[in-house]
Amino acid sequence: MEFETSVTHSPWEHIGRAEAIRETLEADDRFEFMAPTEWGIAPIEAVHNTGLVKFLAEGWSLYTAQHPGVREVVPDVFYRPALRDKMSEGREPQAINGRVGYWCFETTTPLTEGTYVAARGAVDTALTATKLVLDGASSAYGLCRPPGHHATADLYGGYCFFNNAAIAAHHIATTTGAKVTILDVDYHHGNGTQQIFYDRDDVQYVSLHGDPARAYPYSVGFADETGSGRGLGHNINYPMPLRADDDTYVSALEDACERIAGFAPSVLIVSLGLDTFITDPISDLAVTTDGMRRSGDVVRQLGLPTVVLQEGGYDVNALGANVQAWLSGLAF
Ligand code: OKP
Ligand code: ZN
Repeated sequence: MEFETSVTHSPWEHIGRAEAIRETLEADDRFEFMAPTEWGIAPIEAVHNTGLVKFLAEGWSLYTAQHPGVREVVPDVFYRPALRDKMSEGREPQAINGRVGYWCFETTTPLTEGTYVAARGAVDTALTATKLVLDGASSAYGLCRPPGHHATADLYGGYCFFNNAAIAAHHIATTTGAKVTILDVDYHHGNGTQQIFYDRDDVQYVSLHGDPARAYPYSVGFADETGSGRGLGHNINYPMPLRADDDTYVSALEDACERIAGFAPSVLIVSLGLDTFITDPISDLAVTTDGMRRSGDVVRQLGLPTVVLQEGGYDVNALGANVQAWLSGLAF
């Protein structure tokens, strides 16, 4: 279940999404499939707080030992730094209920029995796709689930636990010394990715998303957030208006790609969300399937080795076709 807009409902983010994408791509012989390999915990801990990783690894067992029968763990008390205003810096609570609210920032991202293994698998998928590109493929797509772009260095939420794209980008930057751009086309701003690279000049973050004045995550993703310190100028946000159509969207994306070309990265990572789609149930842009193809084509013209990683997209009936269209524009 998902506790959202003050009601509970069945989750938008579910296994059927990944199955729909896989079925569509499997039926298209231009795509070749492979299983992910295992990358261990080190590339995750290079990006995320080790306390967050430890909590996600053990939180389910500890919580359900104290609360038998619980199927989904959601925080009931959030840690807000202002609670300790004028006092010493806060620390992680000892009680498991307190720990959940210390590492999680919202209510729509329950921790379940399989969460940790799935989140580790999504990272493995991202790093396996990354390796293909570092080894010379012009592009590779990682069907990551759960998604990653809302997870900050220290916090999980927004259906995201580990930031797959950020882990891949940091891995490329630190193992090859190359400059990397993350282009985030998910409907929602990738607040986690922005936070992780905000003060860095080796990874550029460029995002098109519903204006946070009306859209989740509400507090991050504004156009005046341009980076800090060495990272100044390397964070670029395009808040999009309500019901932006293909032409509006593609023209913003063309502008974004000019900024990417100006940064001159060696590798591009795309956080691919298809929730910009016109009938997406939780979003409000109006991009069509042809707009997805055109978007992939605009990115193809950058001529960069490209790792595409799955983020959101909730119109399950159209999701496979939209991924297929976007990747076709990029690669075929
Ligand atoms: C994940 B991804 C708005 C609640 C939003 C979370 C949305 C997470 C989207 N009332 N719930 O970026 O597609
Ligand atoms: Zn999204």
